[in-house]
Amino acid sequence: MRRNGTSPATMGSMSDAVPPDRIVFRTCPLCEATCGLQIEIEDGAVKRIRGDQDDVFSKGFICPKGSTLKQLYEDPDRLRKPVVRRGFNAAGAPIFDEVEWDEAFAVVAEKLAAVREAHGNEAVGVYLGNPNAHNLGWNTHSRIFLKSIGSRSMFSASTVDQMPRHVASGYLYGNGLRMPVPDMDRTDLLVLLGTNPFVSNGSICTAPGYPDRIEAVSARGGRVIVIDPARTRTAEAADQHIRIRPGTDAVLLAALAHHLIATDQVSMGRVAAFVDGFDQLHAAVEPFSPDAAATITGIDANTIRALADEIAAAATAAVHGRIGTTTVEFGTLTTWLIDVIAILTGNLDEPGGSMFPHSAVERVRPNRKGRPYRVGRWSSRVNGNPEVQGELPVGDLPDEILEPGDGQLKMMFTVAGNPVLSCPDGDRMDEAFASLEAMVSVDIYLNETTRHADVILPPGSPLEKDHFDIGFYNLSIRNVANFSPVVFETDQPGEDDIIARLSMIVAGMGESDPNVVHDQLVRQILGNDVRAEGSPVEGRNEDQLAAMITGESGAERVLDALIRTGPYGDGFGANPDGLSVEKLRTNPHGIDLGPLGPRLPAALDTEEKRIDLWAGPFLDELARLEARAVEWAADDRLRLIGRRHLRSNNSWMHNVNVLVKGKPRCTLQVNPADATGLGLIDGGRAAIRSRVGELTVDVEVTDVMMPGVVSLPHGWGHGRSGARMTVAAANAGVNSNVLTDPVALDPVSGTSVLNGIPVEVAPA
Ligand SMILES: Nc1nc2c(c(=O)[nH]1)N[C@H]1C(S)=C(S)[C@@H](COP(=O)(O)OP(=O)(O)OC[C@H]3O[C@@H](n4cnc5c(=O)[nH]c(N)nc54)[C@H](O)[C@@H]3O)O[C@H]1N2
Ligand SMILES: Nc1nc2c(c(=O)[nH]1)N[C@H]1C(S)=C(S)[C@@H](COP(=O)(O)OP(=O)(O)OC[C@H]3O[C@@H](n4cnc5c(=O)[nH]c(N)nc54)[C@H](O)[C@@H]3O)O[C@H]1N2
Ligand code: SF4
Ligand SMILES: [Mo]
Repeated sequence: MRRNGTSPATMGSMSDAVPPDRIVFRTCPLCEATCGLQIEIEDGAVKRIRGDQDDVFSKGFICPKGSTLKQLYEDPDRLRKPVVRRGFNAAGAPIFDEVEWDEAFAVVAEKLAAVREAHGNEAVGVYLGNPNAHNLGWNTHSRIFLKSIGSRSMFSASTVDQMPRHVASGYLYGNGLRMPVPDMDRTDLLVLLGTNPFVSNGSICTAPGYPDRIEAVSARGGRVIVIDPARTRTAEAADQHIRIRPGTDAVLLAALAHHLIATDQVSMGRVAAFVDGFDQLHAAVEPFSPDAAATITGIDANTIRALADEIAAAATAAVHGRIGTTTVEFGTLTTWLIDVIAILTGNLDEPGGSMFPHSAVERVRPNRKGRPYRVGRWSSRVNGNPEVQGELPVGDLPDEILEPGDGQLKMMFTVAGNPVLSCPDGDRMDEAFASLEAMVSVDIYLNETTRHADVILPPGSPLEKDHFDIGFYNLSIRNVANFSPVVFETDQPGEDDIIARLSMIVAGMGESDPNVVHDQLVRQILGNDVRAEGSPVEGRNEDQLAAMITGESGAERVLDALIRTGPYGDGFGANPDGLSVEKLRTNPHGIDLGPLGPRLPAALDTEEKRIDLWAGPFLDELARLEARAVEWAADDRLRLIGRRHLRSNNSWMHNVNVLVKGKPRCTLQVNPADATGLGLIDGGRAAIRSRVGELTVDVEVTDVMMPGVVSLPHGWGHGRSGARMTVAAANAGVNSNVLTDPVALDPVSGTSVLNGIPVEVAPA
């Protein structure tokens, strides 16, 4: 099994001869791939981390980040105790004191009370970052926290990421969390748009060893096609790479649909029985002929036709899009069109196509009518952007904090997020956080964002927390369950305890024992399930079930309740061979629950259990796209896109020396033809300017980049005063999001445009 850029820390050494004191297995929580790790412990320290060869899913695959759980655990900059800001030094940098947990929570309570008293409840907002999705305690406990805050000012990294996927799913399947994944292990044709899994290891597609799985498609006689402005590592490994102008994937996909219909290649198969709206779709894609699309996308019309023909002809085809298709102006339409192509070619909900996972924590309920999917139940105060999935666009956050008026945000909670680096208009975001009356962060570092907090509450590092990927087993190409117990004990609480205590403060409960909340959550799940028709524990005695719950942490107990009442659960004895956390503990390499199976129409939550292609804003969006495409064709400005690096993870792993050492990576990639035209040289400096910001960066001239397109990675721009990330500060880079325009968003989902930003570049 390949090691994806194996790092020195994972390679054998002479000390192999001495057996470690103990070997533990756990799932890596750093990205969506859920790789199994084998961790050797000696003298109370991590000796070595390797891929777990026996992991039922990852089978030994690991990337260089996986082994750095050791460095994260040992990082002296990682916060071990809460800190409270006491003031500022002469240079304006915040001064933090370490305090005990009770004191820290007391300061939170006091700050919250003061803000609520002066400005009311609606002055309190929340920003949730990406690592929450990977965190068991957050997943089990967030509901109670968010409910007790009761704020309409909810922001998260979703609106700089996958929100279009939720909204497209909401309209198509009646459930924003019902997302199809490419069944790549069985497909004959894998088409990837705007994703670079050789580097990211995949997204909305949990598939450890993604690179190997891609190569396996070709090896078994299938084909892989990558559509990306950049010749990425994934594009290089594919059978075909098609370059596309940033932001124009919706035009390409509409043209694919147009051609499939025009050439009578539509063959929906089983789903035809519950799909409506084909005629409306037909009319709406009529203007998008391959010839018309060629001018907009930069892709030859014959290539577009051949791509459609190939998808139609393939026995099975899986089309999948990620960041390059969601963080663009037509992100939701693009995502919707990806599923439409699957529907038109009979690949939705079929093996080898796009399928729906069935995770061990899903609720078991009888097949019933759903409810209409709704967005816009409220809007952002300043810019009037609609709520989606209970959230407002994070691009609106600076205005919501900085613009005076009724409902202005005066206090923020940030949990596992670094919006100063990861969200639009970075400098204004920074200014906004600095202006707050109060701020509380749950974070492991004092960084560019949390330096503005009054209190930082630091949970332990991944090795000090139990783990189960509640979120990602919902997005997984096989159904899998794998629980990881704590590796090292710590007196730092996990997210479950921290969120429980925060919830009690916010709810004014006058209680500080987190077990109160843990028990309440367990009781809620069991109570709902004993009362729910069709649940495996319907009609059972809640108290008896509660007494059977096991677990060393609050999160583990809640998880036990979810799993035992889930589709594979032991039903507290009803299905003795079924799953419980205890059973997962005795299977440290995980339990494989098999390949994905068809789930529709039963898993549809739409009103009539049908998929309505006319539902939602998509037909109107196609009309808007047609008009916008005319403007694009006449606009030859340079476009900025992003990129990721295998040894990086958004903004927060730059404090790990083994990952950041080597050649600086925060460079502006420019195609040689553009470099010549602009007078840029490799290794020189360039000034890059957008509507909202300007930066000076190192230039890397490379034909990896498409002409007319430049690329800069995000998550850099460290070294701000008051942050405590020594290694990151020494490898600061620049914050690409200073260039991101907060006004530019996909209006359907509120997702920021991070790719295809118009820029001007000149030698600096
Ligand atoms: N220009 C541009 N910008 C982008 C993107 C892009 O492609 N281009 N990508 C976007 C995407 S996809 C995302 S998801 C966002 C990410 O946006 P964010 O989630 O806001 O940013 P991260 O850099 O992931 O910051 C994670 C934070 O969590 C903390 N943390 C790490 N582990 C833990 C933990 O176990 N517990 C707690 N409590 N805290 C922890 C870190 O210290 C850090 O402060 O960035 C987005 N920004
Ligand atoms: N090593 C590493 N792994 C990560 C992360 C990380 O920061 N580093 N972040 C994690 C997170 S939070 C996420 S969400 C995932 C993201 O996972 P991916 O979506 O695979 O992430 P990227 O590598 O940013 O790939 C996006 C691709 O889209 C291309 N692109 C840009 N604009 C367009 C366009 O308009 N059309 C098309 N077709 N392509 C375009 C870019 O060139 C790039 O190759 O990765 C996760 N994994
Ligand atoms: S690919 Fe993702 S899950 Fe696997 S080791 Fe790397 S960071 Fe961890
Ligand atoms: Mo993300």
